[in-house]
Order: sequence, then structure tokens, then C-alpha cells
Amino acid sequence: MTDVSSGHNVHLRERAYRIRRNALKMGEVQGQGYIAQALDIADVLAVSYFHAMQYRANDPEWEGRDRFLLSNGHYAIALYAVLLEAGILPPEEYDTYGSDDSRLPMSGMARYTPGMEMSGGSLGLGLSIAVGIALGLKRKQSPRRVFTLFSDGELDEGSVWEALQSAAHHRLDNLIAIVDINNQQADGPSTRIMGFEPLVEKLEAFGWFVRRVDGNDIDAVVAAFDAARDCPETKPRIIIADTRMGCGVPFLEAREKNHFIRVEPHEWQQAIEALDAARSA
Ligand SMILES: Cc1ncc(C[n+]2csc(CCOP(=O)(O)OP(=O)(O)O)c2C)c(N)n1
Ligand SMILES: [Mg+2]
Repeated sequence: MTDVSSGHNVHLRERAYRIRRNALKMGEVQGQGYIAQALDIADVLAVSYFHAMQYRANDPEWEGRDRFLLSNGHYAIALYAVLLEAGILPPEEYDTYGSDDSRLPMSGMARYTPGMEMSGGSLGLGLSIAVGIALGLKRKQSPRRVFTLFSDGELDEGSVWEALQSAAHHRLDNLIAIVDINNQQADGPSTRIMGFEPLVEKLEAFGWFVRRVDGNDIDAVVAAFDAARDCPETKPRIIIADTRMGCGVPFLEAREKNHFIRVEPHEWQQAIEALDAARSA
């Protein structure tokens, strides 16, 4: 039987593959990095940049763009990977990742990098900034939307819950938040450090439109973004994406303590080969 639903999103799967590949190529330049996160969030980024958002690759500050705010600044390598794929950054620039004077520092800096809307190194702030921008766009009667990605570790931060509450208060239906539930943070599994379940119920009680999906299932992610776009209620929207760290490279997926992984020099090529094998499977 033909799987028609997967057929629809073949181009997004290819984008996600290329985002993962870009991240691995950058990781190889420095020999380390937040690679497992880039691999887990690649599908969400593919859907954001190649299905949901409007922007001009050759004019990243175009006033009519949708904004994408990366709150978890240590995921910068993942954002660079999609900015390279989108043509906002030139493809050969990956080679400068993390080196002196590069526009791609290991921790994201809005001032340095075209397409990076905020510096997110200090966690827990992106959603508040997104609320302010979404409110400003509404007051200017702009039809544009604000997307923001944050991590499950950021749910430990009180500021995130204040922002969740204020977005609902201001009825920001132009705000689409995505939270990456990879159940990992610096000190261990997120649910052990600071439990946040039942998350759907909590966010609904806070007045948000909520969808929870397998964040590594492109079809499910597309459906969630479409539902968030089409929801008729004047509520902010949030997509809870359950993801697998290292997704796409089985030996990295299996690695323990993968908040910050070191990859041996000979393993980078193996990682790309594993990615290629999964792509042609
Ligand atoms: C306010 C703040 N506190 C602590 C840190 C140090 N820090 C960097 S990454 C990280 C883990 C955050 O959780 P999460 O993003 O879910 O981790 P991951 O999924 O990337 O493993 C921490 C605590 C920080 N950058 N900012
Ligand atoms: Mg996490």
C-alpha cells in the first residue's frame, strides 16, 4: 500500500536530512557541540522554515517576515544548520563555525548572525521576548507571526510561566511556541530534575491552544503546525514536541549523557554515513 501521507512531505524530510547533515559538518569543525539537540530538533526546524514561516532569504530583516526566536541559545548550531539550508547564510560558511571572527559562534549572538533574532545564552527569556514582539506586531496590525523555540530545561524557570500567563492574557494568537521535550538537561533527565507533567493540561489551563506530537514524525509536526495556524480561537498556540536526542544517527541516539557530546574525529564520517543510510532506507 502506498503511504500517501508520507509522500506529501518528502521535500520536508529531505530538508530535515540536510539540516542534520549541516549540523554534523559544523560539529566536525570543532570536534564537539550540542549535536544531539540539533539532530532531535531538525524535523521541527524543517517544518518551521520550509512549511510554516514567511521570510526572504536575501533580506533577513524584511519587516514582513515571521520571526523565529531561539530561546535556548545553545541550540545555535541547529539554527545555523537551517539558516544555511534556507540560504539566509551562504552554504560554505559552515566551515567557520566556532572560530574567531566567525558569524557562527558556538553560542548564538543576534548581533553577529543574519537571521538570528535574539541572543539566547541565558535560558528562560525567549518566550518573554516573543510575547513582547507578538504584542508589538498586533498593535501595529501586522499579520505576521512569532515562532519561538525553547527547551524542556527552561520549564524550570519561573519567567517562562509568567510569559505563558501573559501571552494568554494578551490573547496572542500570532504567537506559536514550540517546546522541545527531549527529557534531558545539563544535570540529567528533565522529568527527574523538575517534573512538569501533565504538561498539556497545565498549558490548556493557562489558556493556550496545545498540540502534543512526536517531534521526529514530520507528518505529525506538519499537522500540529497547521492546526496551530488554523485554530479560530484568539489564544496563543504551543506545540509540545517529544523528540529523541541524536535522532537520525543511531550510535549518537544511544549515547548516554548526550547534553554535550564529544565525538571522536573518525566518528564524524560514520555519523554522516549513518544519516545517509537512514535517508535511503
Ligand atoms: C539561566 C541559565 N541557567 C543555566 C544555564 C546553563 N545551561 C546551559 S544548557 C542547560 C540545560 C538546559 O536544559 P535543556 O535546554 O533542556 O538541555 P538539553 O536538552 O540541551 O540537554 C543549562 C542549565 C544557562 N545557560 N542559563
Ligand atoms: Mg532538554
